[in-house]
Amino acid sequence: MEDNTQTEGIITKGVGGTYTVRLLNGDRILCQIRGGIRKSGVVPAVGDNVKVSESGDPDIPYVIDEILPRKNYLIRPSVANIDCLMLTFAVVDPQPDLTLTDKLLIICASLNIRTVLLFTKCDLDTGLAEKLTKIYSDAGFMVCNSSRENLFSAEDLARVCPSGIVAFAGPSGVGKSTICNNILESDIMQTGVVSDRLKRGKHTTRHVELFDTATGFITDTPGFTSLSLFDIGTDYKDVVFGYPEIMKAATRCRFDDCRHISETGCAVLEELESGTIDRGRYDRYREEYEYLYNNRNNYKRRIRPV
Ligand SMILES: Nc1nc2c(ncn2[C@@H]2O[C@H](COP(=O)(O)OP(=O)(O)OP(=O)(O)O)[C@@H](O)[C@H]2O)c(=O)[nH]1
Ligand SMILES: [Mg+2]
Ligand SMILES: [Zn+2]
Repeated sequence: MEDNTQTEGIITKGVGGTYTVRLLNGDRILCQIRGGIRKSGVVPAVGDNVKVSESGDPDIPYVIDEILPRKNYLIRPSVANIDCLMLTFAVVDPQPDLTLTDKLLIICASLNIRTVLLFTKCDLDTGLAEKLTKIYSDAGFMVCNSSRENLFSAEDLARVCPSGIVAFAGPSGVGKSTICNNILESDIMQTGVVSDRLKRGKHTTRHVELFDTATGFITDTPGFTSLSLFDIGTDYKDVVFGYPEIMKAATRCRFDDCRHISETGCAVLEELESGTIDRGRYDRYREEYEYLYNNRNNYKRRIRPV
């Protein structure tokens, strides 16, 4: 049956089963969700493109009839259709966990999500900021810096990702909300301090919401501390996707199925020796690869994000 009141929009917020949808004309409406969708097991996410129609309920006047196909979906934070993920890490306070950085790069590459690395608090250690920027830009990533005097801004965002949905993700306390406020030129996101004793953020941000910018949408996300690729079902063969420098060198390895661990004629090991490939990056590749390879038959559950 053709419903002529049906229209399309994008979910900008979801709280306790009620969703805010931004229509193409910019209006925001409150929606509930059609029972059939709930039964299908698909949980609507911020960033989902949806079809909506009137519900007849004055409290929640619209209903989501259909979730349109996603181009990608990230479980944590739960956001669909990301055009660019800003992986945000502080150079200090909190100390960067590069194992976590690399794991996120592996996930995003295997989900086909474009990522940009954003190192924050560069004012607190310019030397380390330069070092990390060099390691990751030499590896093939786009890297941006942000500091107290020169916070990542709307102009920077327009250069890095000129349209679509941009999500800021990374550990608690790195300054994601501070940057989102700077881009939106408001104090809409609450920010927190990093504890002196624990050197950790306070998990100030608790939910995900899309905000309009001149070029699209941004979303701040809650900080997180750890992540297991094993738990989310990442295949050991996908680890290399987070290492473009290894993939590039691998085209010159003698064997097509080279794992770059001890094989003869391995171009990756040669580049490691010559210093072209960063030792820390390689060690993290190897550790994650071997861990997932050795446990490849033990997957308890495989949540394979679409
Ligand atoms: N020195 C310095 N401090 C910063 C910078 N950016 C943010 N901060 C401080 O870092 C602290 C944490 O910032 P938030 O923006 O709340 O961090 P967050 O990443 O949103 O943290 P969660 O919401 O807990 O995930 C605040 O005290 C900010 O003022 C920066 O560039 N330099
Ligand atoms: Mg925050
Ligand atoms: Zn090799």
